[in-house]
Amino acid sequence: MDLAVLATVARDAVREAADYVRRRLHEPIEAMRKSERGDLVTEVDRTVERMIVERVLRAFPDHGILGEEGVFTRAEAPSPDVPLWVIDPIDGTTNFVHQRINFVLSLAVYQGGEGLVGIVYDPLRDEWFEARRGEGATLNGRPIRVRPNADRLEEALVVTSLFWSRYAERFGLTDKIRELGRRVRGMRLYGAAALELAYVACGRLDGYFSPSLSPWDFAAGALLVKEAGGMVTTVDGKPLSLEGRTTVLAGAPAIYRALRGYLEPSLADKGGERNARQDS
Ligand code: 2AM
Ligand code: CA
Ligand code: CA
Ligand code: CA
Repeated sequence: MDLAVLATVARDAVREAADYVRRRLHEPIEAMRKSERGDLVTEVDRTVERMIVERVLRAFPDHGILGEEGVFTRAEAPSPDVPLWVIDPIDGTTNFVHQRINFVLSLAVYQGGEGLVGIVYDPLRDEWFEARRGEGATLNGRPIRVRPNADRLEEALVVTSLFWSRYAERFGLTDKIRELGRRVRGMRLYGAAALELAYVACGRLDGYFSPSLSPWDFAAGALLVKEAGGMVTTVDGKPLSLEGRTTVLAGAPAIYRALRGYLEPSLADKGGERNARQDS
């Protein structure tokens, strides 16, 4: 499948959905709880996903769809040889509801477990991050790279999610993470994984780690990081898989390695990755 053709459909789908989001920002938005307190969904999330799915299926009726809100599922699993469209209609829904900023639309196309196209779009800042396999990553059309000279943790800005607090306890990582917090230049937490990975890709942040992300949270962002010259795997160094929840570690190469050195030994002691999957 021609990457340019996939990218054109992906772009049109995200652009159209983002226009809708911007229109809805001026109206009241009702948020509903999915599971816990921090797990919200709005009518906008569902509509955006539906708009993207409709566009994709109009162009490619037999392609696979994996969307967070599950607005479309097939009776039978699509063949693994056809492209899979991975959709996070709004990443950072809690920010969307409370702040009306710091959220993005995320769309990726994968085939055989490999990312082909990834788009992360921030409609309020009008920042369009895009990557294609083997062709690099761009922000609003200009090439981006992970931060050059991001060599030392002491000078690194590292971003994480809060999910690690529970996870860290389970794997005895709490002290490590506290120590890491003291060692790095700063820690950030934006509450939107796709946005955070895009920021690693363009050098605004140097490293990212989180337990328990779903495929739609990282699909586009991971490709951005890779194509921008960064590294991205599970916390214990395995390739990311779109099947189920996983830990994610990403960064400029030296920072990625330093973070892994911090986090991995404790996980390896405890068979962490496998247990984490079962528990989430
Ligand atoms: P979401 O906004 O699309 O749900 C911080 O909350 C980040 O983790 C966001 O990218 C959020 O994606 C994601 N996330 C994954 N699982 C979550 C959960 N159970 N509750 C809240 N956010 C979750
Ligand atoms: Ca969600
Ligand atoms: Ca998400
Ligand atoms: Ca979402």
